[in-house]
Amino acid sequence: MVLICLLTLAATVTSTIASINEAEFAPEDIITKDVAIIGGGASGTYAAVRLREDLNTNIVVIEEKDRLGGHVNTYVDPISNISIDYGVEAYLRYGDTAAFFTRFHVPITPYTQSPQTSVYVSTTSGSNLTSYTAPSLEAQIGAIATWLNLTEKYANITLPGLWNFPAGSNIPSELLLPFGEFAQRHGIEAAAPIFTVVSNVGIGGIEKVLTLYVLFAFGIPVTQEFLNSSLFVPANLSNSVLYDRAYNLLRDDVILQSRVTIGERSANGVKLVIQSKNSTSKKLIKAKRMLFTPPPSVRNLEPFGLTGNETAALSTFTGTWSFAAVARIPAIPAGYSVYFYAPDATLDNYLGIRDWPWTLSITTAPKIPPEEHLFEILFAANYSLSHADAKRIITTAVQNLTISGTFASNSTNATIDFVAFQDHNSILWRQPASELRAGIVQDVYALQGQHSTWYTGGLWSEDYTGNVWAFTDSVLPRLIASLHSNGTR
Ligand SMILES: Cc1cc2nc3c(=O)[nH]c(=O)nc-3n(C[C@H](O)[C@H](O)[C@H](O)COP(=O)(O)OP(=O)(O)OC[C@H]3O[C@@H](n4cnc5c(N)ncnc54)[C@H](O)[C@@H]3O)c2cc1C
Ligand SMILES: *[C@@H]1O[C@H](CO)[C@@H](O)[C@H](O)[C@H]1NC(C)=O
Ligand SMILES: *[C@@H]1O[C@H](CO)[C@@H](O)[C@H](O)[C@H]1NC(C)=O
Ligand SMILES: *[C@@H]1O[C@H](CO)[C@@H](O)[C@H](O)[C@H]1NC(C)=O
Ligand SMILES: *[C@@H]1O[C@H](CO)[C@@H](O)[C@H](O)[C@H]1NC(C)=O
Ligand SMILES: *[C@@H]1O[C@H](CO)[C@@H](O)[C@H](O)[C@H]1NC(C)=O
Ligand SMILES: *[C@@H]1O[C@H](CO)[C@@H](O)[C@H](O)[C@H]1NC(C)=O
Ligand SMILES: *[C@@H]1O[C@H](CO)[C@@H](O)[C@H](O)[C@H]1NC(C)=O
Ligand SMILES: *[C@@H]1O[C@H](CO)[C@@H](O)[C@H](O)[C@H]1NC(C)=O
Ligand SMILES: *[C@@H]1O[C@H](CO)[C@@H](O)[C@H](O)[C@H]1NC(C)=O
Ligand SMILES: *[C@@H]1O[C@H](CO)[C@@H](O)[C@H](O)[C@H]1NC(C)=O
Ligand SMILES: *[C@@H]1O[C@H](CO)[C@@H](O)[C@H](O)[C@H]1NC(C)=O
Ligand SMILES: CC(=O)N[C@H]1CO[C@H](CO)[C@@H](O)[C@@H]1O
Repeated sequence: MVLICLLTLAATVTSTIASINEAEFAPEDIITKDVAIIGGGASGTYAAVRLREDLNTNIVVIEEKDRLGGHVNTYVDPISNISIDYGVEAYLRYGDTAAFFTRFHVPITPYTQSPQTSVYVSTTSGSNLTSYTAPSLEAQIGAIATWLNLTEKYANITLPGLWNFPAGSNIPSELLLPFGEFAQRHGIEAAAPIFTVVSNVGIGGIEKVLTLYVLFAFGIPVTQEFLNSSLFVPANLSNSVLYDRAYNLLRDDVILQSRVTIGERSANGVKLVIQSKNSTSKKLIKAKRMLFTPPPSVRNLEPFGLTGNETAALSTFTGTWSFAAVARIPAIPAGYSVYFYAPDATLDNYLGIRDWPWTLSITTAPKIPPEEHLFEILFAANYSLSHADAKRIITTAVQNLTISGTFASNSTNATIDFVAFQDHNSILWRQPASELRAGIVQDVYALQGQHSTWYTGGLWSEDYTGNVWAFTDSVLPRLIASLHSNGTR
């Protein structure tokens, strides 16, 4: 595809607000591109490779961290030299996911979980939840298979995103039921534990979450691939290797450790002032289009001067606070996975496991020598909290494990030493049914392309790498068509 008409657009970029003064930038600090991609995580990296390498479009990526990869987090244990992927763990084959690994010569192999003994303890005390027994594997698989039977028919309104999602009374009414009611009606309560472990859905109580939002979290592709075991991981390599290789390819067009401080957008293009951590001088990016990939919260978009309509649509999302960490915990023997469940969780109430404002799992890091006591931690809350707050709760939870003697003979050393800690705070669709019927999905999707701004990322599709890449592939042709359409959108 050759975008000859783009050249004619370059000179016509105008700004609506006059706060960026181009004359203040040295010529070498002005970068002119077709597309400025904000964020170099799963979707931003994928979009950059596709646009530059396959779609003949020049790009620049602005990423605030010192690496590409986003939620992919790899910790290399200095003692054993073994990598622990404590963020993204495994991949769906959905769409062309596997091909993207092949493209970067990253060999893949089927994902297998390391065998661990699961222990379910109470969020209030850290002691074994004696009234809870996990559903049998058969019960879980049966429930998930039924979930697939019930939801497969919604592929055309949810995949690869919500472009065709209906409004008003055309929204299937069962999707607007609270999941607790839906699950009881169809006898699939036993799916709740696996839904929460895999997708982290339902912090504060999964029963209250609309079935539609559980489908966004545990959708058709992940359900199918879970049932037929087609998930994969890079063979003998960490998950970061893919992004390291993508960075090597893209490096001349990637600006790391940088943020947009001022963004001016019009129908004809964007101007972005970039401030880098490692430089006092600012850069100016002039691009015909912007592709915004971080969570599109009003806060994240603040530098871009949102319009009233943009603010109205984007302020309807709900925050979620989640943290992934690696820690040394002498009190827990290797080989265990510890799940902190709400006291509501009982033998006949799988749906109650998340009736608590926070959730925590501590699982043995695979392949690491057992005497190292290294664990992967996932912690999430339904309220805003800092890294220090999160660490405090996790630390108290581990102390509670030792105080209550859950692992009797190993309970003397109650310390927890965090060796890696990342937040994955984001926003979620949690708008009530009335707002869905009133057309909030359409209002949000109508923002695509406005003011030269396109969006991709976890909020726009189901939040797995494969889904996010497939959704990105549905945005890019629209973005490119808009480049040809003389900036009229
Ligand atoms: C703990 C955890 C485990 C997961 N496990 C899996 C899994 O096993 N398999 C799977 O398929 N999916 C998994 N996911 C989901 C997967 O991580 C997401 O689907 C995917 O990362 C979404 O891609 P994204 O581009 O939207 O976001 P991200 O990958 O988070 O990328 C966003 C990027 O934008 C950058 N950024 C943010 N704000 C700015 C800014 N203002 N300026 C510049 N840059 C900015 C961030 O630093 C980041 O690099 C997991 C998620 C979490 C949190
Ligand atoms: C650690 O492992 C990597 C590959 O996984 C290897 O390249 C490197 O040499 C190893 N380092 C040490 C100190 O063993
Ligand atoms: C799913 O539906 C198919 C036919 O539509 C049926 O054969 C199968 O038994 C159903 N499975 C479950 C778990 O309900
Ligand atoms: C989705 O498919 C169903 C049939 O399974 C059909 O009734 C519905 O109109 C389709 N919706 C869209 C948006 O294509
Ligand atoms: C968080 O979860 C708790 C426990 O389920 C619940 O009482 C509370 O209302 C939730 N808060 C929010 C903001 O959803
Ligand atoms: C798993 O199921 C999906 C969807 O039906 C299919 O595309 C995929 O090929 C299957 N994979 C395997 C390994 O059977
Ligand atoms: C990964 O390593 C194992 C054992 O070290 C080896 O048998 C296997 O062939 C390797 N796989 C790939 C794809 O490199
Ligand atoms: C800052 O360093 C990163 C590498 O970490 C590099 O990509 C970026 O271009 C640098 N920025 C400036 C302004 O030098
Ligand atoms: C803002 O939203 C209103 C109501 O949905 C709509 O009528 C109007 O055209 C929108 N304005 C812009 C600039 O998109
Ligand atoms: C630890 O136990 C105490 C006493 O039972 C309880 O009040 C507290 O909420 C628990 N905290 C955590 C984080 O588990
Ligand atoms: C708690 O449960 C685990 C796993 O079933 C078991 O090994 C441990 O002995 C139990 N602890 C107590 C104090 O009962
Ligand atoms: C407890 O374990 C930590 C390692 O996580 C170690 O540094 C510390 O010395 C231990 N304390 C005791 C009293 O054994
Ligand atoms: C109850 C239990 O798991 N005890 C373990 C304590 O730690 C030692 C050494 O790591 C193990 O051998 C025990 O099995």
